[in-house]
Amino acid sequence: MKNSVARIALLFTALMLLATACGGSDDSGAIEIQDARYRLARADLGAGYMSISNTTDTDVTLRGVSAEDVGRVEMHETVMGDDGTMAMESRPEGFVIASGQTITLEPGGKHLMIFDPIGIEDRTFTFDFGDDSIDVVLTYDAVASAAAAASDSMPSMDHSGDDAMDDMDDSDS
Ligand SMILES: [Cu+2]
Repeated sequence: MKNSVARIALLFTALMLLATACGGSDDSGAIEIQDARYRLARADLGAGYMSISNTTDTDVTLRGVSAEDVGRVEMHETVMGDDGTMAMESRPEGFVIASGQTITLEPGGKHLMIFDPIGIEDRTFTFDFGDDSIDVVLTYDAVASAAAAASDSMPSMDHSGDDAMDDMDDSDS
């Protein structure tokens, strides 16, 4: 009993340290990523969703995301085109999260495009915010994956833009 209490205390200390580390150069606040999950529409293509909160007193930019056993990750946003169809656009400049703001990556909006993942397990992605780098586990969403596979396209991939499509299939560049 004593042992487990000590262990919990240790864990708590570790969490506090971690939270402090995530705060970066700011004395208070942090970048927090929640509800992180990903789905695969095909074995070699998926999308990652989550919310990212910035409680630091400076704006931050998500500059890039990477993971082991993943070919590459791009930042995309699904937008309504002039003709009313949904098109997916690449956001190589990244996603800005202003101080005090939360952005949500979700189907039909901003998302991470995951190219050539190996396997379907929960996996750790590294989020690069410039000064800060945060590791986050994205849970594999089996239900959403099955639905996406069955409908033959994820909502976020209902783009008519041929450029985006070419881009997506160009997985070895
Ligand atoms: Cu995309």
